Amino acid sequence: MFKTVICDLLNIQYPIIQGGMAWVATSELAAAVSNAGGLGIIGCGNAPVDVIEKEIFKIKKMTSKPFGVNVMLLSPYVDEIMELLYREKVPVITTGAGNPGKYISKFKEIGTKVLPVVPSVALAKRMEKVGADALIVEGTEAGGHIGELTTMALVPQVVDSVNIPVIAAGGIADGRGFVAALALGAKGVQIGTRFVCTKECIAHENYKNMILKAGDRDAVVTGRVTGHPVRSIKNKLTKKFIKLEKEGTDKETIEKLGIGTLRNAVLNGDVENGSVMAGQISGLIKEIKTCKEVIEDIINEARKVKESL
Ligand code: TUI
Repeated sequence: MFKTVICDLLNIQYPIIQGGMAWVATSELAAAVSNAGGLGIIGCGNAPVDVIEKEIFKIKKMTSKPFGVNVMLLSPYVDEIMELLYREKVPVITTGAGNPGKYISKFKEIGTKVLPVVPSVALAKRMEKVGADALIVEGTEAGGHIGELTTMALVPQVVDSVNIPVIAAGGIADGRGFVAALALGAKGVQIGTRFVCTKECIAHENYKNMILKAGDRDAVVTGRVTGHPVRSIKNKLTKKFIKLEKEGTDKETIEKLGIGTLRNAVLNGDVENGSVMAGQISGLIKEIKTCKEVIEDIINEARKVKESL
């Protein structure tokens, strides 16, 4: 049950992909997700190529299952990272925060599957045209850098506009969300925030606790003026951002204020001055589990939900 074209495309047991969260999605998390039957993803964020090379080396020792790497297209190291992924014949690439069109044809030569994250129908159609293997359609409920449309509205519109498989992302953390995504026409899900609150995730315990404590309205958006809006848990930093934005502070000053803040929260546990990126579904997450438990719980709940409909 729940075997879809995504399982065949990516050679995985369950159509569940882990979000490629910068600093959070290390080889440890990705290997645990892949070993549990999903697709684990190493997140590059703004990390230089030698850091990612080490992570790929490590994951190859920790799992024999397929894995992926998420390339954040605003990174200054994008070209070098793409070269590394080509050399290492990484099985799957997901991309975020931009258009990966110019890289796709080269990866086709070596069978690497490329799955761009898209926030709109227009970009979805463009990505299909340039050869994307599937699309990750991410609603504004997601954590980190986000688009405008909700998962509920965006996923079926993209499903009706393209002929490649769609993976739904944003606001999904349990079996109900998984079944809902399939009902919208998606063939799989990408899950980020739920995997932060796992034993294998290396994020600081303060970061995980911030998500466990969060309520339904605590994941707020800042940085709209910069053109790169970000969703993170309300804290001293988000309040500072919101105040400066209200005062009409310029884009450059606001952008500068964000540099290094995600790393500070994830690694140092400074969850007041750091950026605790997480999605709207944070309020649903109440305990730390293993990645295997997270995936098994989703599938078991999804079975029950499907039967009850
Ligand atoms: O990429 C993400 N989430 C991220 S990236 C990130 S690191 C970062 N930090 C601060 C500022 C910016 C990035 C933290 N979280 N999700 C996937 C995603 N991609 N969401 C939205 C998009 C997107 C937006 C515009 C994808 C393509 C796009 O296209 C623009 C174009 O070129 O047409």
